[in-house]
Amino acid sequence: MLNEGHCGYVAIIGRPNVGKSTLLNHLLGQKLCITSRKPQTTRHRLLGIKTEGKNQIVYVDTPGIHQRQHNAMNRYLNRAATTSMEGVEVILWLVEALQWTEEDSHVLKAVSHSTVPVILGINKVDKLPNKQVLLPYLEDIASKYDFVHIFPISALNGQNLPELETFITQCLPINDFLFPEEQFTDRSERFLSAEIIREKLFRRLGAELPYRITVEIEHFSTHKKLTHINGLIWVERDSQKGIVIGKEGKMLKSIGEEARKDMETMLDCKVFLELWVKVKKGWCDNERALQQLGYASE
Ligand SMILES: Nc1nc2c(ncn2[C@@H]2O[C@H](COP(=O)(O)OP(=O)(O)OP(=O)(O)O)[C@@H](O)[C@H]2O)c(=O)[nH]1
Ligand SMILES: [Mg+2]
Repeated sequence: MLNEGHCGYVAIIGRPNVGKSTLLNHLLGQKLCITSRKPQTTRHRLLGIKTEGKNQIVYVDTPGIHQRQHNAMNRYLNRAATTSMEGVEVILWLVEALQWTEEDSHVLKAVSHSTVPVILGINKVDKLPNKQVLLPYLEDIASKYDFVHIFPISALNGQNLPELETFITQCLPINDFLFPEEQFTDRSERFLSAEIIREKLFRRLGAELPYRITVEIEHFSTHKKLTHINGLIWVERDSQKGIVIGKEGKMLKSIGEEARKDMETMLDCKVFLELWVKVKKGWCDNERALQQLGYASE
């Protein structure tokens, strides 16, 4: 029987740190994407699939589009973000209320190449003292592009998200489901486990170090309701290894504990997690090392 619901892809794009991943988690009603206060937290294109009744929205979370091009990782991130706009039915572009940066202008350029409808989400409105302060900003930003709609939203407290989602649904074509009803992402539990470890590293470690780190899952197996996970944390230099491990191993231990708890929630079973820190010199600026570590062009 033909499905008469709306189905399709929606790319969530924007500069780093505007709240793309937080928004996707809120829309899905569960934590799929990792988030942090630091820009460039998301490194991979990732699908979050929401099926409700006859409708299926396939959201695409993307790395923030930015201007730093100085190493292979930065170039990979921009490539992953901009190619995510291809083949989607709608683009949801996020900016932060009252903010307009050079990177937002850079996103505007990337969006201008697209032919699909663009919805603008003005995020973090919960930080505003009142709605009036947004009016001149709204007027200015509306003149920058022919948006199909503009929604002031809060990815954090959910303000205006039902209205946004209803509008997105109506923008999608009538189509059969693209994914099985019960599927909610295209990524494996193994991949998501590596992301959870990376999130804890991003949240716990200072300034630049998280950008020099990547995580690889060396072993992942489940036996009698217990999942064994071995994670490798790759850093660029020996001195960084010491910081990740911390005094008497305390930093690594607490990162492991936090990650394990999230993994147990995600997998709904007990997890035995072991973490090792290893050095791979200059991996961030080495195309081959990046590919080996899972940063392959999709
Ligand atoms: N006050 C407020 N903070 C928010 C909102 N949405 C996201 N944030 C915060 O903004 C920071 C960045 O959020 P992310 O979801 O990681 O941003 P992102 O756009 O995915 O960032 P990248 O993955 O680095 O491109 C986090 O500290 C979030 O808690 C919001 O609506 N209100
Ligand atoms: Mg993100």
